[in-house]
Amino acid sequence: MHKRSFSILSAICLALILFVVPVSGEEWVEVIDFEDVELGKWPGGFWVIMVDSTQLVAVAEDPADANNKVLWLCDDDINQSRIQAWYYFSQVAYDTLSIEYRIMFDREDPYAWNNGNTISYTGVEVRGANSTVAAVVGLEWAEDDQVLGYKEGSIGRTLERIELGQWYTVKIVLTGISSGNTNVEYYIDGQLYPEASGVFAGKNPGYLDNIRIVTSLTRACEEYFDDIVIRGK
Ligand SMILES: [Ca+2]
Ligand SMILES: [Ca+2]
Repeated sequence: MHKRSFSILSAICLALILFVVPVSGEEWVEVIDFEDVELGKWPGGFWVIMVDSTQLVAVAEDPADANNKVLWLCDDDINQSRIQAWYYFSQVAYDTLSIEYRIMFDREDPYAWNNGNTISYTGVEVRGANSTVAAVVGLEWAEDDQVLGYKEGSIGRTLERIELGQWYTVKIVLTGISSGNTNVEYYIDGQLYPEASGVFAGKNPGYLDNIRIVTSLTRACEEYFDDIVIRGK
């Protein structure tokens, strides 16, 4: 398996290179389905991927469909190391942003010592200016079950109990990004979770320009991603 390692510094350099002054404009759409990537390789374009020797990222066969390619993340480290796969949009989202993706968790080890710590989740962060975190959806919020949750301030809260080995479609919708009054909505398989609506994970970002697929620092896990659809304006 082909592996490469990026330093945090190189990631920061890319972020600086990609920095643009946000301007409100027409809606744009990006679809990432990994079908044009060779099996065993990393996706190209605006991806920055960071792994260590205990972790692996590659485009792989969908365990549920041999004719479909997906992004596979496998993290065997339970001692403060996580996979980070950052994707930078071709444009920034200045007013509205919708991030939709399919995700399947294949393995998640028992809780580590810092269960409840906000950096222990496996999932997706939406980020913007100065790396401000605008929304987080991840696994590992529950007492004793597999649960998809969202982040409210520094606390993880439950959206839905899920099964390992099953695909779920997650959608995160942010509106009013530039207004200083950003609203967030979370959907799983098309269902809106009203109790989570409006909850904003961080400070107001001003604009949003990347998503970060991450694994837990303190747990081993495996997850698959596909059909990432980004709509911004
Ligand atoms: Ca695919
Ligand atoms: Ca880990």
